[in-house]
Amino acid sequence: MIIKKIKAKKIKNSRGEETIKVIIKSDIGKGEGSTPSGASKGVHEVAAFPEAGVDFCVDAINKELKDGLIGLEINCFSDLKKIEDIIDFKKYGGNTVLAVEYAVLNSFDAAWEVLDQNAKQVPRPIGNVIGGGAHIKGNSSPDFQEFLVFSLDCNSFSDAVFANFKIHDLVRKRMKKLDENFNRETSDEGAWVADISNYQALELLRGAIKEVSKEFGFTIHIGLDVAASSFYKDGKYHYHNFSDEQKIKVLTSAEQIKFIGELIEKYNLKYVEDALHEEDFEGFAKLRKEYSNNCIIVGDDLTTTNSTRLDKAIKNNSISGIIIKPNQIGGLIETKKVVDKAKANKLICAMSHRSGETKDKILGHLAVGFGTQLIKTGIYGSEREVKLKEIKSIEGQIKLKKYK
Ligand code: 2PG
Ligand code: MG
Repeated sequence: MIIKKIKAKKIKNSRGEETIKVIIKSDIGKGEGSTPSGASKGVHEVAAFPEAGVDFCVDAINKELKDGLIGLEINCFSDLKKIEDIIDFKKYGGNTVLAVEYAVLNSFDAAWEVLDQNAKQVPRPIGNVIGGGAHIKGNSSPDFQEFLVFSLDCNSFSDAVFANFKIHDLVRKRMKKLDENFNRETSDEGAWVADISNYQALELLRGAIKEVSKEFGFTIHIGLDVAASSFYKDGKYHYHNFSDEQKIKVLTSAEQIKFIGELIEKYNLKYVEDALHEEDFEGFAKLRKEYSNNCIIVGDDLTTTNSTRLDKAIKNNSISGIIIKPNQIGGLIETKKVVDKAKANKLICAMSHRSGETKDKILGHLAVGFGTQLIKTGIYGSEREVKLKEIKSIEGQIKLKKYK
């Protein structure tokens, strides 16, 4: 494809924050791209936008960068480098570069094929059922940011999405018993928000996955995004909704590792993200070595889709899985390098949304085209569902291809 026209404008993401949308016209049609933002950001992430703000980036695309971008020919993944050579993410922020890359990829009928025409499988969806931490207002909800569900042995992506949705719905129906003021409020990512403790949330999920697993005939697991950096202060973990008996509790690092280890065992957790704060590579390693028991120990704020931090995590044996968020590092070329390195080191990769999302569907194509085993993109809400729907369609395209 050859870029013929390009225009940027300012839009709002699902949290109401300003972000950029890029619209491209090319010889193969029209493509749009828009980029999300996080609430619990890792300190090592690149800036989504520069100090000068979204307007500065929109103007830059519409004025000084436009001439360089028009005429670019992009036919394969490595051609995206041409865009990254023109838009300096240090000056314009990761979200500006990515919005252009997404618009280019979305111009193709099947972006996943541009990324990898031999892709043979779609990822498994991991979805957020109950929210807490930095994704909700106030602090009467759980301390852990995300209570997740997923299946590895489901028959198809569609079945897994449907099962996740059923659990989400079942938990809503049961929430009222635990919190009489529950009124269907949701977190930034469409997970339920209620005045319950970490333990109550886990118990609720345990009941729901049991029922829905039985109904669907495959195993569903519980996962957690602890997002521990958000309640780590002065060397300790500060809980405000620890358990029903004891709301306030402060844990040392050693106690936090042991506590998460106990939860892994008690609730048969198979996925735990950011169980410790973002600089504690050794703590992650200890959790992995002594308590993981087949649970994927995942880095997000720890690794920030950054190759150097991934090297450190590999060297320390800190993780067995990694979150991949393109706007943590600022461009797709570097994102893919991180995925490839993680896979070469046998880590499970989870392509991930951000809590402030847009309706861009590209994440599904990135997950399939980069071959990540999981995609974390919520269960409920139009910004999340558009990505799930896209993967269902890709799953159909891949099946059709097999018969050709
Ligand atoms: C996370 C993400 C997405 P945020 O911590 O994994 O779920 O949240 O986008 O706020 O960083
Ligand atoms: Mg996270």
